[in-house]
Amino acid sequence: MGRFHRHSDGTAHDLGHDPGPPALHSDLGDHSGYDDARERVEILERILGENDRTAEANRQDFRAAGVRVVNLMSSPGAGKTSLLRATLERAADLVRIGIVEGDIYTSIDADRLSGFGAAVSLVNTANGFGGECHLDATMVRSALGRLDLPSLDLLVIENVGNLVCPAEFSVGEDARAMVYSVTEGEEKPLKYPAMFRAVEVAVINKVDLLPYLEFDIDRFLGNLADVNPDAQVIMTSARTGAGLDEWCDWLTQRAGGSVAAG
Ligand SMILES: Nc1nc2c(ncn2[C@@H]2O[C@H](COP(=O)(O)OP(=O)(O)OP(=O)(O)O)[C@@H](O)[C@H]2O)c(=O)[nH]1
Ligand SMILES: [Mg+2]
Repeated sequence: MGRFHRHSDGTAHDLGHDPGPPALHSDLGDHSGYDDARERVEILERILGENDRTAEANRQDFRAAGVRVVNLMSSPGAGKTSLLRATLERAADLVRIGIVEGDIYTSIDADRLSGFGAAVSLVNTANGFGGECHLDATMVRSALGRLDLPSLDLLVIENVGNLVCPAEFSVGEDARAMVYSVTEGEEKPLKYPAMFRAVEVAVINKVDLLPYLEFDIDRFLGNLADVNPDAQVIMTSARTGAGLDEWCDWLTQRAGGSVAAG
């Protein structure tokens, strides 16, 4: 049996060996397509049930330790690590921040976030987790043993760069946020709505590049509002520091007032 990966439209992909979708029509008396589909649904429900149970165990551990947890997601390269680095530069000596760094390969981003006083725990999904394109609750749990949770106020999980799959897996977080780069175009909320719907804040990053782009910010914000009218929007540049006060204020609020922006 392969590893199944659920997508937000309800389909499941067997990542090990994908036999393709079951036949829509079968010969009389041949219900193998139906049975195959039903078996897939049962396996999928079991996997998602397991993820939810592990997410709940994570949540209980976070509560017991008194740590608030933010799941930070984005496309590859939108600026998650840059934003976190700038955040640590401003706030790490004032508050106790831990990071779970999720990447398929390498410790490059974990290394970029070290040396700022924050505990960083790396999960490479290629190392025992099949090279998955997202973090699930079990992967996050595997990183928790390397962190002293009670010594933290806030744990930020930098998810694997991917605009689809990370939004589908609860990891026991208190809040979900995304970083979106102005270089990604105006239409992505409509094309990838699951991610934009899943978050309570959308950080629009790289605003220092706006003068050089044809990015229509109003059209983008309209598209975002179409799929998630409740999303808070924060405009940032990890390069210039624009908007970082507002971002740190949001973290302050999500961490129960224990994070103070520098
Ligand atoms: N001009 C500009 N460049 C930025 C900004 N934020 C990040 N970058 C650049 O964008 C590139 C990707 O940034 P990262 O912080 O690695 O992005 P990421 O989301 O962590 O990427 P993955 O972890 O690979 O998904 C780097 O070259 C950064 O220097 C910004 O605000 N302005
Ligand atoms: Mg990164």
